[in-house]
Amino acid sequence: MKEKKHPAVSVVMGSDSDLPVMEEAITILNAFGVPCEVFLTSAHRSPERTAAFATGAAARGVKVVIVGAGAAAHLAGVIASQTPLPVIGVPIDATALKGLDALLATVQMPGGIPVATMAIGKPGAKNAALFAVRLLALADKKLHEKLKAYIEQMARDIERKHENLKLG
Ligand code: RP5
Repeated sequence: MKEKKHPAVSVVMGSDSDLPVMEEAITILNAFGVPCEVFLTSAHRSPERTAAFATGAAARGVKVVIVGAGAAAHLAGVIASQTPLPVIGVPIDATALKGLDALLATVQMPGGIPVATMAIGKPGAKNAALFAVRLLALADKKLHEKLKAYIEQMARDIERKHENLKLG
């Protein structure tokens, strides 16, 4: 487990090959000062390790779990089936199907076990972290203020980009 003290968010991934995508989530969490841990486990290659993680996460004080996986991506759903914590899934482009396989495997959960599924790849990883920040900000005034500032900055960036448009 790669972690800071008392991680509020677990960033889980199915393979070390998922790290370049999931780093987008870690970068956002760090920028917001949200303590996170990174955990590598596989629904298929290490099912017992996955179950031990999922069943223990809430008791360790984790509040939100972000899960990135590619191919037949069952990791987010398997974790969601074994914890009451909110689970956010990030489908990863790891096969010839370019992430569509992982998207469908992650999003098509049976009723009863929700996985909040984001877009495929880096935008999904970034949004997973921002969604986790939004959840945590519900009970954290300082984080809420940071989130508001982030959203306002995005709007200012669009205005600046509009001003800088060079039309032919
Ligand atoms: C999934 O299989 C992982 O999440 C990864 O996206 C994909 C390929 O894994 P590697 O073969 O690169 O380890 O379980």
